[in-house]
Amino acid sequence: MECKGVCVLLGVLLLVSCSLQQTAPKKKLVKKDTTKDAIEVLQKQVNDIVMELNLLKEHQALQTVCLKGAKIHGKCFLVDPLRKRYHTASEDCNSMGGVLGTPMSSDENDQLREYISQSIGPSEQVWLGVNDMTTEGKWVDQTGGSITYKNWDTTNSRSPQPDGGKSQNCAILSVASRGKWFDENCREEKPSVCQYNIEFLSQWFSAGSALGPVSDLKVTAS
Ligand SMILES: [Ca+2]
Repeated sequence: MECKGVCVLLGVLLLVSCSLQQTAPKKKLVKKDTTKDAIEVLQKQVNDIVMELNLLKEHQALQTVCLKGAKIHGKCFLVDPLRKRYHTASEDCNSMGGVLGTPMSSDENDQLREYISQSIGPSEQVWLGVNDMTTEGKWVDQTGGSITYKNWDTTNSRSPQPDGGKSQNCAILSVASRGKWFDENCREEKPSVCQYNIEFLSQWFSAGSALGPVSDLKVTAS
């Protein structure tokens, strides 16, 4: 009887020992997975913070543009008084994160005219982001899409604008002509107006950041 009891006890001990050996590596694997998950979560949070920081910087830069220029209908317009060819003006504007200005309504056009007049004078003409370089007569904006609003000068009924054919493929806004548009040779050198869209940023900020304050950041690694 005693021997049987000892044998049973040994058997139980053996089973426990085996089960411990089996569970030990599994535990390690679980811990490794948890650490890996935590690192991934942390990495994502860091990426989100970097993205948020970049948006904040962009927003700040935009505020500066708006302070220097004019905020009209969810856009910031900034006049570049330096005389440049259309392409140079467009590239310089793009390099600052904007596109050449394209008014979308008569109200926007009027406000833009007023701003340009106050910034660089009442007799200036500036490049707009409107051209028919690709297809003669098909005037497009900086995205290549057809323009829905246009403000060509048609006071001269014999030769209403645009009247330059293939030799004039870029549009200017004339402050002196009450903000009316004229087609012009793209190689002429003129001041320009750059526009920055702020709508998506305002929406983003009014909706609130996807992240809470940095102090709320919880690291779940243990
Ligand atoms: Ca043309």
